[in-house]
Amino acid sequence: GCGAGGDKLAHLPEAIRAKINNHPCFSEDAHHHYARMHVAVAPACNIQCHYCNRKYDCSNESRPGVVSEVLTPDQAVKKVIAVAAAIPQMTVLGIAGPGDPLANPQRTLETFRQLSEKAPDIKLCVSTNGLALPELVDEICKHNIEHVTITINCVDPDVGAKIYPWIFWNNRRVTGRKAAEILIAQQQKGLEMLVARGVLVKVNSVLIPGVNAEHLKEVSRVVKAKGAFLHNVMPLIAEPEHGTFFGLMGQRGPTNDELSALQDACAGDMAMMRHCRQCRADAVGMLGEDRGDEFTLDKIAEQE
Ligand code: CLF
Ligand code: SF4
Repeated sequence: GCGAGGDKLAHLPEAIRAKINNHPCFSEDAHHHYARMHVAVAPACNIQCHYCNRKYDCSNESRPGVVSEVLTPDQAVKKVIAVAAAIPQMTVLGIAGPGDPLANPQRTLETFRQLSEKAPDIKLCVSTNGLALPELVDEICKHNIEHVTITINCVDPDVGAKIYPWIFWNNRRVTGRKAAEILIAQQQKGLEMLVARGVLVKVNSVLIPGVNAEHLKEVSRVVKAKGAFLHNVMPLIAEPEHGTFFGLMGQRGPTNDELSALQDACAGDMAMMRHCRQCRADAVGMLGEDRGDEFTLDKIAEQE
């Protein structure tokens, strides 16, 4: 074979290997051979992270760069079909922003619904902050989504209060410790529900020096105990020029050494992802590669 699904995966049950052997994020081997694409159909968000700047893509999953062109579900489906025809290695379609995919349930689920009919061979993947996850788990399973990522930065509301100034919950804004408490409870409940339904869950955590660095070891233990498949600790990108609140407060991102030390510390507990490239919400191609410019809507229209 070409290496994907190779020795590193040999210990896993066949059913799980089949789910990850061509998913470039869930399998490190696969990322050398298979590509993913994102469609930016989800502009709104239901929480505020201190490290987010809404002018850029959701920094939970996505590198702050240039804001993505937001697509309607119909436009997104067109784009996926055009990319699939041009890039045969494209095996996974993810929805990861530019806001929170599950805070835009109609747009996100309509995109998945159409794709599961029109492009049944493409694996569907979604990432979320988890706030709206429990109420949408059944819908997610209906659309045959086998991979979900939840960004979990803390399991302790006192830590959470330093990361999330507010959440939007039951039609009102909730702030402080209470907000973090609700978010954490929803994330953990969503994780448990997905695991119970056989969905593979990856947990992303943003490493914020001095805020949750030590605490992420506890996060790793907790999510592993609940059945998360993979943990991806990502470095905070807090650049003042991006205008993030954290950046303006002088909060720095971790050094490479701090990041790998923490990944090593968590690795004792569960499989760690170390090849994440913090993709944009409209990324196209192999991880670390972005061919989005080749597939803008005007270019797709020209091909028709
Ligand atoms: Fe996209 Fe995320 Fe699915 Fe991958 S990205 S929704 S799991 S298909 Fe992958 Fe990109 Fe890292 Fe995300 S490298 S930012 S982990
Ligand atoms: Fe920003 Fe994403 Fe956090 Fe929402 S979940 S505030 S879009 S970083």
